[in-house]
Amino acid sequence: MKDKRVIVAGAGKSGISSMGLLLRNGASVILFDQNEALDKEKVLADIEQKDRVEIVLGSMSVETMKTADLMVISPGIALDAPFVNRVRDAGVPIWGEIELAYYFNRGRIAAITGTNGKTTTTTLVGEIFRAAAPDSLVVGNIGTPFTQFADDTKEGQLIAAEISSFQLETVHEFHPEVSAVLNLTPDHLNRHYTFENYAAAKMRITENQTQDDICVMNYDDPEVLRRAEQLKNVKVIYFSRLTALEQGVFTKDGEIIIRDGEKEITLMPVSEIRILGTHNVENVLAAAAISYYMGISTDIIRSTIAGFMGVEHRIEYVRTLNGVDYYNDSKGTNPDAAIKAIQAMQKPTILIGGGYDKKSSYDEWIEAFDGKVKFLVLLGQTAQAIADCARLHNFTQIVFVESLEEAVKFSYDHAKEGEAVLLSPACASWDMFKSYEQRGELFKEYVNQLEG
Ligand code: UMA
Repeated sequence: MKDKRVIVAGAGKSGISSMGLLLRNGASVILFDQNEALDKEKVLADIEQKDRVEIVLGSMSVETMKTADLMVISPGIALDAPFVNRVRDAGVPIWGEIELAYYFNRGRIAAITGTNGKTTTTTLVGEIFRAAAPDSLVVGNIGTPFTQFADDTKEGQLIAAEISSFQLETVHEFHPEVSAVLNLTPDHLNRHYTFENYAAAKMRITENQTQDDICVMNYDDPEVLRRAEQLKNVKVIYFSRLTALEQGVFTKDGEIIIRDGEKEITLMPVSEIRILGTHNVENVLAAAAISYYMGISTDIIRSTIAGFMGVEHRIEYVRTLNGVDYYNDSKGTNPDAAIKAIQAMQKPTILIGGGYDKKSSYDEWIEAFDGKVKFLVLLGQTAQAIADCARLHNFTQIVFVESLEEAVKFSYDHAKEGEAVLLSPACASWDMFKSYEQRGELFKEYVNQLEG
């Protein structure tokens, strides 16, 4: 990249990190962002090589575009944005942030995609890698751009990468040693337009793989299975929660089994998995398969899975007080995610929900209550809409509160020994909080302040 002139589109996490990598490696950067209100000084605050950066905000002239050798685009920018078309027309190659990272990478990549479970699976794979080799990395859509570390990676270093459909749209050479597609259900259709396009973007994770590589696919998901069966270039290894496979990783009689050629390994009892819900059994099977085919010992895989408590804010166990279990699922920011959380509950549950209005439909969520919800405690913008929907489904144990603290207090007062309290809002947090993280932190704080 030395002496190359590169447009970096988007001055968010990916863009700033890409710019840093490019500057460290001798390129000059035109940092472009369509948000005219960005504070240029703040953007450059931590950048040493400011003399090699030009910041362009709002719009970029075709003359400027033509001076570039390459454009590195952030995942949040749609590829059919008019300025992207102009850059393309100017003959400038377009790479995604992941492609740029891959260009510099020397490590061994396990790349994980899918609609749900990516973060949990990537985190678990990362923990397994770290138990095997402390210098392992966890990067990607999970929140740490790959470009932050790519040029510092070493031969053989283990890398767990969560990769989104947005990131996969702009790969060219990106070639993981092990890839995984966890599941496919419609998402991000405002960007990809059709489910077919979205699924095709996800499947690009296998695009450059060869028969020497492994692609881990969910046998139980018909949309994944159908596409996996068409893959010719790469060796497919399935995982299944429902079927004992001839080859692959699956559950049978309460055990997790790995069948690899003639070998059959009983990894561990399913009951030792500490993260709740059948969807998490799938995430664990995928993580076990990915790690096994990255060459990690089964002892390390087993002990890391047994110690894995999950990802913060996802059905996260907080504490047990007076025989009542408290769980934080603040990351349950849409009905689909909240369905997984309530399905995971094994006890009568006081459910705290409601939040920012994304105009979701709550019917399926309410139907998933399945007699388990003792009270539905509602707050935020969507409280009334959820209550109306619940009543339509003949669920009437509804309580309105003004604050999260009040919700916790109500739950504490009404939960009995052997029951659970679950914050799983099915809505984003932005009506009352800065982020789902803040909402989850506050919930935990209030719960930890309760006295037995
Ligand atoms: N921008 C434009 N034009 C546009 C869109 C954005 O100029 O049309 C500018 C914005 O003004 C802003 C910058 O681009 O300054 C933001 O770039 P970005 O949206 O790509 O965000 P990053 O901060 O770089 O974060 C991205 C991922 N965001 C998206 O894919 C939308 C993060 O995933 C990821 O953690 C991060 O890179 C590090 O790899 C977030 C996400 O929501 C968590 N991902 C989606 C998901 O998980 O469902 C895919």
